[in-house]
Amino acid sequence: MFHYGTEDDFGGVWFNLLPAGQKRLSYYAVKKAYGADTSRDNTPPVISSLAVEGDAAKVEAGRDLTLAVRATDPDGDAISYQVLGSTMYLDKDKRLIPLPATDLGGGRLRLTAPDRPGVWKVYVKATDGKGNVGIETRSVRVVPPAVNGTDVALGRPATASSYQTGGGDCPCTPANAVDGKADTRWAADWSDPQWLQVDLGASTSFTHVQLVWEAAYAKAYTIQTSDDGSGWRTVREVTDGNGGVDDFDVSGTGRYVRVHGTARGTGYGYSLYEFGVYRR
Ligand SMILES: [Ca+2]
Ligand SMILES: [Ca+2]
Repeated sequence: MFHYGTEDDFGGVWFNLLPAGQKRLSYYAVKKAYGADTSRDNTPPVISSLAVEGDAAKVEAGRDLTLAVRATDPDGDAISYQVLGSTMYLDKDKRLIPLPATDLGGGRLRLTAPDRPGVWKVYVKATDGKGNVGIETRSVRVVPPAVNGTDVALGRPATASSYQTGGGDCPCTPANAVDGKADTRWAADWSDPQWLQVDLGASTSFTHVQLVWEAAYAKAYTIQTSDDGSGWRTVREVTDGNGGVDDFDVSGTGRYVRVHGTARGTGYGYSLYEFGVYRR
């Protein structure tokens, strides 16, 4: 038995009897083991099952996610739920991030899936208004939302203003952004501006763009097309990017299409797992 304190994070939920100061079943078990009478204590809700509706291995980023939870309170207290998420398996960040959820009744909780692809740990807390909490967790794999149509950039020749040639998982070449693989990425030098362009081979109309950012995302960028690779037309401008998956309908035609980053979201360079250009 471990007890570190009242930390309410990845490790705290694993170990603590009192995460965020709320008492868990283990708190009462320890109290009893040390000889106290717990028979009249009000105790925490017990979560007997927690399931992700649909496929937990294919949760689409930014779309609806519904959890089905079964919980009962031994004292008959009304239960309220809170959902949190951790990116510990993505980036070792131990914090728990609130994922606002709507209680649909019948133990169903609806929330917006995280916008960032990768494995998330999802926490459901059931509280009874008496200082007690029951916690259950599930891991989900968040994936970019499926796009209708054909990715005309897939496997096409890609070039960029720069790319990281080594270190960590690099070389991070421009081709990595159009190889259809979720775990290979393009990464640029740590400066503004930077761009990545794809040669579609011939003038091509497209209706949708999907960018899957690594942690080093673009805050401001444009999507542009060109017929000759030198004169560019902007088909979309983004000034408030927050990383994760950027998905939008556009109307563009050109042989070349590029993402032109003007303001980075972090101190690192721009980094894209995938740059999809779709035609319906
Ligand atoms: Ca209770
Ligand atoms: Ca890739």
